Amino acid sequence: MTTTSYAIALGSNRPGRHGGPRDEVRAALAALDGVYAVSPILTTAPLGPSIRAFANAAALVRSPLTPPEMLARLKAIERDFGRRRGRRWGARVIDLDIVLWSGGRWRSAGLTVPHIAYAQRAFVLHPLAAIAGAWRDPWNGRRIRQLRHGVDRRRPRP
Ligand code: PH2
Ligand code: MG
Ligand code: MG
Repeated sequence: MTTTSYAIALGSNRPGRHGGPRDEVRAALAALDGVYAVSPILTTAPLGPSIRAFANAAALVRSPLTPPEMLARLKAIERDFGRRRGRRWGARVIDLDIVLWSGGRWRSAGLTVPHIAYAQRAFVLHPLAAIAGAWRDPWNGRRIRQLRHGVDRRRPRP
């Protein structure tokens, strides 16, 4: 059994049964198996149509799951937290995205790793840089901390 690592991005901008968005992110961190690093939880301005601020964080997890198995596990947690599929980028109780995988690139129906847009998103790169600044993007070889400098004009508040 090979154990690999994943970088997971967490986001919430709607209250749920655990409390407000920060509580939902905290509860989701506790629901993940194999967590070995957790970023601070940041408050970030919404990108897209939603008007409520987000709580965002990142975690590193060790797991024997393949990327599709990990995605299924994340979706199960989202469902358990009461996430409903609705408007794209609508307010959500919890969003769990696979950003990076130590196995490198993955592509299958409904799943692309690295996440296709993470390198443009401050709300992903800021928390991720706190725990995985030296991790390299397998497409361009750039480190997370370098990618973060590229989006630094819109810096989220702690
Ligand atoms: N997630 C989105 C869309 N917009 N904005 C912020 N600040 N944080 C997010 O996690 C986020 C977003 C879609 O997943
Ligand atoms: Mg997302
Ligand atoms: Mg998602």
